[in-house]
Amino acid sequence: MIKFTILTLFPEMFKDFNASIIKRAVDKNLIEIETINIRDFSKNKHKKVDDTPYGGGAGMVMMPDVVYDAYESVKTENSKVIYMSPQGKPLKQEKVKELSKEKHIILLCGHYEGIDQRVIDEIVDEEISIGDYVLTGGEIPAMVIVDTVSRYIDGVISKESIDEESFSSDNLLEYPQYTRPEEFRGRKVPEVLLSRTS
Ligand code: 4G1
Repeated sequence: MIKFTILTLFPEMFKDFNASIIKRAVDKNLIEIETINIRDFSKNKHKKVDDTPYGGGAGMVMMPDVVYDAYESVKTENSKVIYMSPQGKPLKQEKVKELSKEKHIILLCGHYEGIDQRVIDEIVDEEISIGDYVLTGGEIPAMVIVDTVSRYIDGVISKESIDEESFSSDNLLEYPQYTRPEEFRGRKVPEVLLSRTS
């Protein structure tokens, strides 16, 4: 049983996890997904969670104390804290496999211009990025971690699917796939495949 705790300002974004393969994995108690609203830890009467950056610049920065209190409310001895950030190490399948051996993964999602560096230095074990482009927040990257890591949890997908993928681990793109019908808009399935439908 692996548990994911997502620290986010937008817990509603994770509602649609209640679909497809990930929902089945949750229902079968193979994985657990918990979302924590960082805003609930604001001590401010207006539930403020961000402030202007020291040194100037556009936008807002998430305040360290609010993020820390959210973290403190969920951390255990077994927690690994991952900050989803464009400055992080690019996510690779090898890292996914490694993370699937953890007991508790806390995913910290930033918003605005990011999070005060001091709380990142204080609590984060690993900084991971899903690519070089601008996003509005770390939630989609956090979903990528939950999805990719969950595939490695026993019972979430068929053993064959994992084996087939590791078979081509240095060639993740495999080859083109076809299903019925044999001919679609004049395009035929390659002859060599027609006798091999399993
Ligand atoms: C500088 C992309 C900033 C973005 C340079 C991939 C992007 C988290 C990711 C940004 C984010 C570039 C990711 C940018 C991400 C804090 C709040 C940072 C959202 C934030 C190329 C906005 N993989 N981006 N800044 O997108 O969280 O994980």
